[in-house]
Amino acid sequence: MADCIFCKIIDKEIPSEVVFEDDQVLVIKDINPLAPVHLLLITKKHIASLEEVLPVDEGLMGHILMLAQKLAREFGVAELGYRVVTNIGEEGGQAVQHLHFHVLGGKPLGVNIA
Ligand code: DGP
Repeated sequence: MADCIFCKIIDKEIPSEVVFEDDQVLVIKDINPLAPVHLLLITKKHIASLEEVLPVDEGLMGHILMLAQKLAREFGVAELGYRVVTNIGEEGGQAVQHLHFHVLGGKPLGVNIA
């Protein structure tokens, strides 16, 4: 999508720190990390948010969550715990309108979600 920053990152028009890539997902380090480990798992398919996910995307959603688990283990945060988050829409705090999942860990994250 023309004006989407994450599409530009996927197309390598904007540089980023890539930690994993396959045909469905690009994983980068967040530019403003909120925890020692803060990864963004971005679908290569432009989907605006979880609200726009369709039944045809079911396999992709499973793939991305299994990848979150794998990367949390590889980045050493699985044992003590971590968080997987996707923000949806204005009140959900979504800044970039391209589906992505945050993987956060490496410090106590607290219990407040709002
Ligand atoms: P949100 O849409 O609120 O779930 O969060 C978007 C996240 O994307 C935010 O944590 C900052 C990150 N971000 C925004 N622009 C860039 C960028 O150009 N590069 C990287 N690595 N991260 C970005």
